[in-house]
Amino acid sequence: MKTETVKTTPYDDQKPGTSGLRKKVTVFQQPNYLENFVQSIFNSLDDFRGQKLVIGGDGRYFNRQAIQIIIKMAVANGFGELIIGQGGLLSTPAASHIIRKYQAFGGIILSASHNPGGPSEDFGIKYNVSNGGPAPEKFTDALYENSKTIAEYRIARIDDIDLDTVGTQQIADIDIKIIDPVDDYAQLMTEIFDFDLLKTSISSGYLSLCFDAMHAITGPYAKRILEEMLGAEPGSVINAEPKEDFGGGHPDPNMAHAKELTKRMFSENAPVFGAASDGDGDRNMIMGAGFFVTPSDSLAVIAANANLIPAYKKGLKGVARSMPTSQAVDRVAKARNLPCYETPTGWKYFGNLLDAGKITLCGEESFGTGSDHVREKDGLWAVLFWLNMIARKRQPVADIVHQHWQEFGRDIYCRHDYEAVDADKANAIFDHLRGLLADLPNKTFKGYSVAFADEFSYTDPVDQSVSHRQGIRVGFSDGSRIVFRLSGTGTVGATLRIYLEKFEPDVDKQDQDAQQALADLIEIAEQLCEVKKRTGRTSPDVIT
Ligand code: VG1
Ligand code: CO
Repeated sequence: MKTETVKTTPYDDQKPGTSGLRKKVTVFQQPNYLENFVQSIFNSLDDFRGQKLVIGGDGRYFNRQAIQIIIKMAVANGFGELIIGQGGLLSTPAASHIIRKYQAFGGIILSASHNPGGPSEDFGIKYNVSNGGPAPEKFTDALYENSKTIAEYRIARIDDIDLDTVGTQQIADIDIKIIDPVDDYAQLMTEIFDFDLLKTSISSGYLSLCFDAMHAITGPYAKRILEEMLGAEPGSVINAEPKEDFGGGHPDPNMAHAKELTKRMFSENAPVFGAASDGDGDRNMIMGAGFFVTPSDSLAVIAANANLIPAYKKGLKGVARSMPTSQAVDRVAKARNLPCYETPTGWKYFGNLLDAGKITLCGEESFGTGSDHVREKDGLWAVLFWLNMIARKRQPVADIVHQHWQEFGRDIYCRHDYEAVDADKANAIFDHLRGLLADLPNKTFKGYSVAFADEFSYTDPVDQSVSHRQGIRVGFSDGSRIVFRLSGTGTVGATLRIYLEKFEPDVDKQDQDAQQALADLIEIAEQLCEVKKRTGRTSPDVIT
């Protein structure tokens, strides 16, 4: 085998964001762009000679080409074994599981998650460490530093690998294993949930369902698990065939983008349960007949009912949520006497808490929920959790959530996104907000009195590492909150996210429309950040 050291020059824009490096495909197609980033990953790792590396992606445009390059570079850099999903496919949670199960040194996951795919759309790459989770900030910082000075990369001059045949190929003394992408993950799910109960609930006709794979990675996973293993009617999984451009849509599981599912769930013949996942299979949207469950509520309901699921019936160690996620899960934690942590946005911040056994469940408002079974959020896991819960409770989704609100109160919640905002204007908005913070406490807006206002910093309770500038929070004396953050996954300009929440303990007032209930807070948010005034926008691009 011939390996070559190729001279290169650095790019200055390879700083990973909330979840790896995400750019337009055309950016990744620049000469040596991908190679530089991959070599920077390898240069930032401690000795991995002879170790295993997992490789897989969500199947979007450029996935196959990128994997061939990564294989050749991993071989030249000295890995001992490569484990690759057939067809170059692995969902993010499956990749996390495979890293853990086969004790790999780490994994490279190719995905831009919920961002659209195709020749003029987005691509992404991230590195996960040996616990199966996204690399921590200190690693991505080192990687970025490396990418700014990189002068050469190593690559093997070998033929392309056959990615489509399951089995082991050998290059020199390196094993290249092509594995079925679904097998290990499906097996793990059987160890967590009550598959027998699910099968009877489905075959008896009680549990009807519709799962929208949005032409993304979860198609094959959902077909196998929901239809083949659990016996859901053929066709229960819609848009099941993964496509390089996700059929032209945004593979983002919310009511704005999962239109077909949403229509079905609000139709007369709606099934009992509906769900969707995203491009790489780590997000989930949960619906019932005529009902949408906010991700923040889903996390709280899951935490409150974990005892119904075989893997969690012994109890939870604790729970965690990202800072902008509503405080619904905090109420469950308080009532059940569980530790509850508030982390910055992004799954990497849950890793230490999970590894240290401080938490069992965690989640984010952005349709992400997960547990200590892997170190990524996990879309199908959340779907199975809800199905198992419904099968045990024998109640419609809407009733389960209403009952939860009766017991704990409702945290009325929504998020407004302003996309592709001019970056300078977005930064000016944050400078302006920072300037307001000191004077906000005790001021009153529309009857809401500010209790605190700050820029969120997080100190990891396990390794004491500190992450600054993780979003601006304005908290009011009645527990309501407004949070402002800039997205770290967008690829065009800046995306401003405004998160709004209000607590409603009164059962008679809980069934309100979120936009109406939050109308005053929405106005206060504009008064504070002036996004409409400064950009001329009249409304958010996406409301979730
Ligand atoms: C978004 C979400 C965040 C999530 C991240 C990765 O990040 O808000 O909660 O962890 O995407 O999810 P940002 O920085 O754009 O707000 V995924 O499914 O895109 O890997
Ligand atoms: Co995702």
